[in-house]
Amino acid sequence: MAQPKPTLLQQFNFPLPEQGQARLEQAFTIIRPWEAADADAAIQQHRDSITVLLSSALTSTPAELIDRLPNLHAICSVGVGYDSIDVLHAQGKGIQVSNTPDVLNDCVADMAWALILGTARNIAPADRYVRSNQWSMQNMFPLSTKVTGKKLGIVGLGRVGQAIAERAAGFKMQLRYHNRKARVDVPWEYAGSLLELASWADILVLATVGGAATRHLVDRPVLDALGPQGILVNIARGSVVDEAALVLALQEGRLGAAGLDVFEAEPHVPDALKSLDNVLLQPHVASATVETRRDMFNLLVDNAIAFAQTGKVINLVPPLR
Ligand code: 8YV
Repeated sequence: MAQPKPTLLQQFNFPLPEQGQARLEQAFTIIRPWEAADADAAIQQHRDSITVLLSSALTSTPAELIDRLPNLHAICSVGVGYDSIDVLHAQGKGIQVSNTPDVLNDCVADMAWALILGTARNIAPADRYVRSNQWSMQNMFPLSTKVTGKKLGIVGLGRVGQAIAERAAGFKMQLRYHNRKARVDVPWEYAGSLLELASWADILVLATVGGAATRHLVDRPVLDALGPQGILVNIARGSVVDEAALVLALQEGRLGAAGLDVFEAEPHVPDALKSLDNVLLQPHVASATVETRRDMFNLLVDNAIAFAQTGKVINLVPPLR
């Protein structure tokens, strides 16, 4: 007698690649609460049978939801970041949590460099200048800032941070990084304090994890250390930066410029940031390429199916405690 398919709760409603969706349908009975008139009632109705939950780096999976599912054994998330999921609570209940690391390193690192170059060279304001017919021989666009040969500081030299660092070679940049602790397997110099790194760097790139441990890691003293010529780039999480302090530093000229793909209250972006020409804004799209999202969703599906078949996910998030 064929085993009944395990039940999976798909929390987010963004589309999976067809092939991935078909593989999931084959392996699981899928609950899509957003399709029900009452999403909560739909979850309640299936609460005892749900063993796997699909989440994402941008989908909140709090302890409250985890506790409503007595037979939940795995949370599979699309994205490398998992600060939107109460992983500590899940792990405390013996629930495996998986993410989709590595497949997005290149695209996120490429976005970091797009923000470095785009911010330093004023790409967006210059584009607007041309489109608004301001360009004339009498009215040349103001000079921008050279990138090659500058000092690059990376905060969070993990997989994405390392991909960013490797790309710096082409720009003949001096590079130092700050982490919780120094790495022994990289050629770059470790900076023991973030403040010291910020005061040394011309350009500071944030590639740390999100969550409580790094909340407002970049505050007024760090922004002031980076200084009026300094450039801040964030492809990590908005929570890593004290956004109100960032706005003030930019408005008061205590920080030179910023290139931002993430914000504290996405998708809300403060008007004060939108009104500044020395800020380049992106809508959290660092990993948003056709190739990388395909790979991220396929890895998500691989993790869920591996759990269904073996009881073990592939990309297990390490114990947080
Ligand atoms: C998101 C991200 O996953 O991977 C992460 O941590 O923030 C992004 O790649 C993506 O925006 C969709 O979930």
